[in-house]
Amino acid sequence: MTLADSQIHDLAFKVLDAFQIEIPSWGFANTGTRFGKFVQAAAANTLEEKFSDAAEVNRLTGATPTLALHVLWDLPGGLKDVPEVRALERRYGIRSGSINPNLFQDQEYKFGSLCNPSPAVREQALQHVLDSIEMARALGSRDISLWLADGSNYPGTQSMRRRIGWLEDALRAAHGHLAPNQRLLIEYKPFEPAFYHTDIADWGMSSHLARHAGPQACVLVDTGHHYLAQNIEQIVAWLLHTRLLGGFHFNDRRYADDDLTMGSIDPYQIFRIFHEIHSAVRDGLKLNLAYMIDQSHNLKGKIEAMVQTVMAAQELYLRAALVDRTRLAELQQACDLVAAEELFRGAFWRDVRPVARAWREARGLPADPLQALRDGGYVERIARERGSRGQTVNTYA
Ligand code: AFD
Ligand code: MN
Ligand code: MN
Repeated sequence: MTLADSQIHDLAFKVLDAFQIEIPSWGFANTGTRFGKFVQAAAANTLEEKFSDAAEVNRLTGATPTLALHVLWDLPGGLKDVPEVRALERRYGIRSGSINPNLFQDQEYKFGSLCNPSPAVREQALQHVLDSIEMARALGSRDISLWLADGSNYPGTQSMRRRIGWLEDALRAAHGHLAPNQRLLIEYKPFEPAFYHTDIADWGMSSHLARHAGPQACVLVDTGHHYLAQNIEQIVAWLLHTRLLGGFHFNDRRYADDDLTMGSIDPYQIFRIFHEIHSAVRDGLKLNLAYMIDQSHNLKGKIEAMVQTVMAAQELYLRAALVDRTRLAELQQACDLVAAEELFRGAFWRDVRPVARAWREARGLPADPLQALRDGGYVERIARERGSRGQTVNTYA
């Protein structure tokens, strides 16, 4: 049985009205790989330009009201920068989102930050996390989103087990500084920049660290941070069941690297991940998930890639919402395999672009945000203005 068109319309509007996606400040700045950085004339060089670009994405999509900030790149002055950020929020109608400490760039972090064998470096790294928590509090940001590049490149050069203890102590200390409404999102990544071991390499490590840190810590799933064969939707199901899922960084990978456009490689996997979310909501789980994009494209136009990812996320999230889970549960119970699979993947194959277009028009948004971006001339204008002022590049990746 499939949902009637009127049911699809009403459900689609309800789902898209509620689906907000946070966009990353670093996604608008020049970046690259360790083999080269291709600067873009339209790339953002200042925090104001990042807010301006975020406002353009939100104008076109209506789904991206918050901007994730990277402490070192966006708030180099720490708390002193808060008034300027507040002014930018008011000017561009975009709120500060998650606060991202930077524990991977300073020279002191060469052998690790919170996992460094030097107590002084560990203390420096922890202080940076505590400062980031203070900045989040000053900006009214709920989430501190922590990613550690910590690890080692050669067997035998570090004690992986001792580093676990240091990490447990640091995250528990950080957790103790959270305001009642704040959360510590602990992200995992199997490798890169460390190539022998990464201290927080998978969801099991993040889960343990979150439990050990305290009740306001949770796991952040970056969809680009998994080995090829990993069943990400099963990881999400476990994190939902254990109430440890804090949110997502939308991303994709072909060969276990990251920063490709989410859904560009395997959209069906993203659909299956979103099905787990919708299924949990239907079963009454109270979720408070942060949906965030974490992509900084080296080749695609920064703003075009951001709009494209928002549209892809909306459409896959909507397709997954349209699975008839009542009927699916019956078929699963009966082990009617082909019927269950046909119902499930039938929802994946449904073209939701017409109803997404109708939603956009009903909300006063461009029916085709990508085309509206091209027609609007924003990218050409900022390329002229910014190109003449010289480019900075995030010394990241
Ligand atoms: C890099 C890391 C990780 C982190 C992001 C922002 O791999 O995904 O969340 O930078 O700091 O992509
Ligand atoms: Mn990430
Ligand atoms: Mn990443």
